[in-house]
Amino acid sequence: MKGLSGPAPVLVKRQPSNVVFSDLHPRVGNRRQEIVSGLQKEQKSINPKYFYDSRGSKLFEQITELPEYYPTRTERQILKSNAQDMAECCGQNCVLIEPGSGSSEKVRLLLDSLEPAAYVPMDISADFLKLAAIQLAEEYPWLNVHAVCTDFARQENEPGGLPEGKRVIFYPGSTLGNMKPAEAIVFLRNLGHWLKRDGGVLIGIDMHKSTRVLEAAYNDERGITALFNLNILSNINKIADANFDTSHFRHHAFYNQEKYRIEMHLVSKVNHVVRLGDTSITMTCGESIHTENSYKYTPESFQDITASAGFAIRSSWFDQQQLFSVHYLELVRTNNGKN
Ligand code: SAH
Ligand code: AVI
Repeated sequence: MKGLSGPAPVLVKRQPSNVVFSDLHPRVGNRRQEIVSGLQKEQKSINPKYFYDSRGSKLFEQITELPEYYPTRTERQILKSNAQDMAECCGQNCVLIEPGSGSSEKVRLLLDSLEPAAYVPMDISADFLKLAAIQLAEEYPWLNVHAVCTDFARQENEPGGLPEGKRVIFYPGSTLGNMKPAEAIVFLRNLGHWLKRDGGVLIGIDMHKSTRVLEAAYNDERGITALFNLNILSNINKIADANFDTSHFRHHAFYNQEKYRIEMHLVSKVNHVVRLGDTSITMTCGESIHTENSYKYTPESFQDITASAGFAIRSSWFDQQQLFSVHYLELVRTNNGKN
C-alpha cells in the first residue's frame, strides 16, 4: 500500500505484511491545555475522548458485553442481517475508513460481503489500535489494513495516501452521539470533505427510548460503566501531570429528557483541590465534572442533522424494536455538481 502524505508509516514489529501503522496523535502539551481549560469552566468538563487509554478501551469492550448495554448487540444484529444490502450501497473495492475503530469487531461482519480495497481503522487509543489492527490483518490476510492513531475530530487529520477508489466511512456504535448536535453537523460536514464524489457514510445511531432502558444501560449492576467513567481521571493523571484521587468521586449517569441525551458525570464526594501541572482546581463536595453526553435520536432529528451537514439518507436499517439504527448517507449534490 502507498505511504501517507504526512509522517512516514512505521512498520510495527512482529506484524503481518498487510498492516501499516501511522501515528498522528496530538502533542501532550496541547492535550494538557485542553483538559485544564475544560476544568476551569463553571460546569467542569472533560472531553470523552480521554476515556480511551488501553484500560479505558478494555473497559469499553466489557461494557459492550453487559446485558444492560443493548446498543452493541443490537447494532451487530442489524449489520449481520443486512450486510449484503449494505455492501450494495458501499460497492466492492471501496476504501473503508472507520473513525473510532476500537476493537474493529463490527467491521468483521461486513468484510466478506464488502471486500474493500483497504480498511483504515482510526483511533486515539494507540496501543489498543495496534493490537486490533494486527489481529484483524492476521485473520484477513487478503485485506490491506492501514491503521492511523489520531484524534478524528481534527479536520487536518484526514488520512492521506490511501489507494484510489470510492471512499466509505464506517462510523458505527453511535459514536456521533457523543457530540453535541452542532458539533455532529460540523463533524459530518468535514467527513464529507474526505469523500470523493461517489463516497458514502455507513453510520450507526442509537434511538430515543424509555428512560428506564437508557439509564440501566449507563448504570450497569456490575459497575463497569462506573469504572470506565472513573478511568478518565487515571488517564488524565498520566497525560496532564495531575493528581486526581478517584476515590473522591462517584459515577452519576442520567437521561436528560429535554436534551435527549444521557449525561455522565463524576461527582466529588468531598471538598478538595486537584493539581494539574502548575494549575490548581478546587472541587466542592457535590460538584460534578461532566464527562460524556450520549445523544439519542429520533428518525426525524437524525434526518435534520444529516440534512444540515449536506447529506441525504439513502437507506436505513433498524432492529424490530427500533432500539438502534444504521444508515447509508450520500452527499447531496447541487445543480452545478458541487457538494
Ligand atoms: N467503532 C467501535 C468502537 C466505538 S467506541 C464500535 O462501534 O464498537 C468509540 C471509539 O472511538 C473508541 O475506540 C475510542 O478510543 C475512539 N475515540 C473516541 N474519541 C475519539 C477521537 N476524538 N479521536 C479518535 N478516536 C476516538
Ligand atoms: C462510544 N460511545 C458511543 C459509548 C456511548 O454509549 O455513548 C460510550 C459509553 N459510555 C458509557 N457507556 C458507553
